[in-house]
Order: sequence, then C-alpha cells, then structure tokens
Amino acid sequence: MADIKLVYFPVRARAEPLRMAFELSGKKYENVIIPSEKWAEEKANAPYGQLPYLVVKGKKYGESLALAGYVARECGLAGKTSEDAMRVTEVCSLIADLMTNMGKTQFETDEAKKLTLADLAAYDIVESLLKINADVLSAFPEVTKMRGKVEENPKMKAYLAKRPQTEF
Ligand SMILES: N[C@@H](CCC(=O)N[C@@H](CS)C(=O)NCC(=O)O)C(=O)O
Repeated sequence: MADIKLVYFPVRARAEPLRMAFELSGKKYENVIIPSEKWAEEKANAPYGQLPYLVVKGKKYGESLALAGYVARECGLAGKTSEDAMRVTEVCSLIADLMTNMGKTQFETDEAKKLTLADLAAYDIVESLLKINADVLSAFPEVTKMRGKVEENPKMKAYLAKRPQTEF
C-alpha cells in the first residue's frame, strides 16, 4: 500500500494537478475517491470538513495549496530555487482563486447573483435591436434566456417598469 493517499471527489478540479504530478513523477500514491452520496458521512473525517486531503504515513493534511507545496517537493516539481518555488506557489494560488470564483457562479442557485455587467450591457443593446427587428433573437436562444434572467430579477423588473421609454 502507498504511503500517500489523495482523497477527493470523483472529479478533476482541486485534485487533478496533484494526481498528474504523482503520475508524471512516478511517485506511488493511492487515489481515493469519495462518491458524492457518501460525502455526508465522510465529511467529519476530512480535515476542516473539506476535500481534497492527503494522508501521509497515517496523518491527514488539508488545504489544497499546502498539499500542492508538499506534492511539488515530493515529486521534484517545485522548481530549482526558492524563487522558482515562489513562482510555482504564485501560479497555484492564482488558479485556486479562479477555481473558488468559478465554483461560486457554477453552483450559485440565486439566478440574480449570476448577472454581471456584461449581461446588463447585452440586455440593453438587444432591446435597441429588437425595436428595429422583433425577430432578431429567433436564432439565439441563449440570449433570450439571458434577457429573461434580467427581466425576472425583482430590482430590474421594478426599474424597467418605471424608467422612461426611449428609442435607444
Ligand atoms: N480552501 C480549501 C477549499 C476546499 C474546497 O472548497 N473543497 C470543496 C470541494 S472542491 C469541498 O470539500 N466541498 C464540500 C464541502 O465543503 O462540504 C482548499 O483549497 O482545499
């Protein structure tokens, strides 16, 4: 049995660079997958109640950036100098931030919070185009969906109803 276990959900996300590092370096590890339906009972076993975590010689370690630093060193992928290692951590941190933000929008159930200024700007130009050609959206179901999201938002609904009607 391998000295190192990597425990994560059956997806790539925060564990995949670590799996790839083990595979690339040939370092032995056990890839432990927790199916989502088992998570409720497994959560209490995970450091800070989250995945991924590593088990090294029987001890558990959490936080993916800490795991990344360890795995990078163990697999000889941390760079040669301290400056290299700082750059590696820098890039990994940046990607972790991106992943956290991606997760927020991907799993956001409140449709209103998914709106960005891009949606509002697109909504507005589409309103102008619709005044010129009412069929302009017939081939663009995604844009129609975005229009619906803006119009269903209570604050937007109230604003759109009270704003002055202008041509553009
Ligand atoms: N800061 C933590 C975040 C870990 C995290 O968000 N894990 C998610 C999966 S990617 C998780 O365990 N979600 C289930 C839960 O929190 O119950 C890290 O970088 O490891």
